[in-house]
Amino acid sequence: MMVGTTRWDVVTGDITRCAVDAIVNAANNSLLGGGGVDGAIHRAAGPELLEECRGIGCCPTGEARITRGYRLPARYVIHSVGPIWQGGNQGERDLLASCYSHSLSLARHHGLRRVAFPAISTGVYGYPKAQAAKVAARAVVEVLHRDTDTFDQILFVCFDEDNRALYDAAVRDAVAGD
Ligand code: AR6
Repeated sequence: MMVGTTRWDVVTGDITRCAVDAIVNAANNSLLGGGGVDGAIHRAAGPELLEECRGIGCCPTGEARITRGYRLPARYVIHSVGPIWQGGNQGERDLLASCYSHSLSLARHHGLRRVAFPAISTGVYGYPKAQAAKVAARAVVEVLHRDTDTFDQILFVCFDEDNRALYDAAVRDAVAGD
């Protein structure tokens, strides 16, 4: 799909294999690694990634921090901390949207034009997947409408077919303005 000059694709796969300018990590506040996509990214990047993260310190929920990608094919990693789902009345929606917009603003400031996202908060953090997909797609489309000619490619990299179908539908709806 195209939004202005940005190509936006939803794919199934392992984000650690993406040769883009930056992959986004679904991290936790400590930035010291964990399970899920975070564990996979740290394993693939090597121990230097953890060293750089240690030097950064904590990251508040809804924000993001950038490091190099080390042994990853991606040049940079943008570590973003999604909300833990607590029923939906604890600001989860705005915090999740902010993960996507904050990550893209970091990418923009570093001149990174190809960015891949995982389905933040939909694993261990328990965010309902269909809702998370809508929030993610709306947050990204808002940025793409505002920051024109800034990104060449956005990838939503889903680990399973269920999520791929949900994120694909959400992206189509967001681009159509629904
Ligand atoms: N590539 C793409 N997506 C993946 C990969 C991968 N290699 N591995 C898992 N996913 P999660 P969260 C999907 O749990 O919910 C960590 O311990 C997975 O199927 O990784 O934001 C952190 O340290 C799911 O759809 O992240 C935090 O403590 C999505 O990525 C906590 O988990 C996110 O699942 C963050 O939880």
